[in-house]
Amino acid sequence: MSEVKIIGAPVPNVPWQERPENSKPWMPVWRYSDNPIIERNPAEGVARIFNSAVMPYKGEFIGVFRGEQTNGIPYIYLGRSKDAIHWDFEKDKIPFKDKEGNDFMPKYAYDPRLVKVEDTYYMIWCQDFYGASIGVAKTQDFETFTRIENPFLPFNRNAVLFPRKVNGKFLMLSRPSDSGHTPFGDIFLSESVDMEYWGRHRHVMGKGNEWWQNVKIGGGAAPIETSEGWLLFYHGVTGTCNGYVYSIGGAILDLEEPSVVKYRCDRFLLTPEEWYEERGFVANVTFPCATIHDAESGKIAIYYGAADTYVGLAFTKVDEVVAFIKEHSAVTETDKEIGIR
Ligand code: BMA
Repeated sequence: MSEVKIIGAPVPNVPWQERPENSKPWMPVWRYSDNPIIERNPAEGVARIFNSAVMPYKGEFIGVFRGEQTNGIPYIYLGRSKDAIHWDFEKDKIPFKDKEGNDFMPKYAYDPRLVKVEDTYYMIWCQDFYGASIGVAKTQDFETFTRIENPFLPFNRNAVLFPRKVNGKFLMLSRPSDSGHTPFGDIFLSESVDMEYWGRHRHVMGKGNEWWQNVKIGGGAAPIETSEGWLLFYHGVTGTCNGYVYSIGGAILDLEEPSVVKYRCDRFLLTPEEWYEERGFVANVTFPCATIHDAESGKIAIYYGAADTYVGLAFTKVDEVVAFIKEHSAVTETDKEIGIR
């Protein structure tokens, strides 16, 4: 077994369950036995919570949750938990303000990510900007949330911020797209000195040759810094006669030049198999948006949306998953390049 290290803080209370006896020994990721951790109708006026992001906060846990309201419109709700498994949600939507202190209420908001860089927590999500694009806000205390201007032109989805600056710059992955159920899409990297002006865009990786990710891909959880590079859990999509299937894939990006893909797993790490992944508002979706990980033990808890209806939890260890990705790596020429073109 390799000696891969997570570079980051210890999180001794990371949610965890050892690999169950009946799990397939050749799969590096296993599911929590009490999945889904968030069931239907989790709060008043909210029919489903899924595709959500959580992180450690003051010895406990906090999260931003995609709540599909009973009027069908998605919005973001704050949630808190002592164990990162049982969650209490705030009744009201997150109250954003703009820089001038005026209320800012997006028409809709979905697929939030939550990332701490230095002493600030950033939320990134998908919202309307004359079409689907990326919204950003920051907070220091989870009481006041200040909107930052839209980083990218429409259409764009799946923006994921890196948890630290690289060479002095904030880095964000995103997936430019179209206005609908995009039948294409690659992951790009953009950088910024101030979280407001973004540029130096680089291509990171395209949809894969493998069938499970041959339609489109999108960044998932914020990359985890490891001694082998940035460990990225992302989603890969394939098409069937009954619609798309979303699986979870894994890649390792270069630490200093993250547009270079060092390793990329040719097979999925997790794909819809359980009832809560195969059955729901949108069948056959596993959609990772966050991890909680412990640098001391190498334990990683992956939070993923299941069937656009539930939140699921899965586990792996950094050395196991990195060894698996390396063993089954298939990088293409465009993965290996810096991606300026
Ligand atoms: C994508 C996004 C996700 C969703 C997925 C499957 O386009 O909208 O929020 O989980 O489709 O429906």
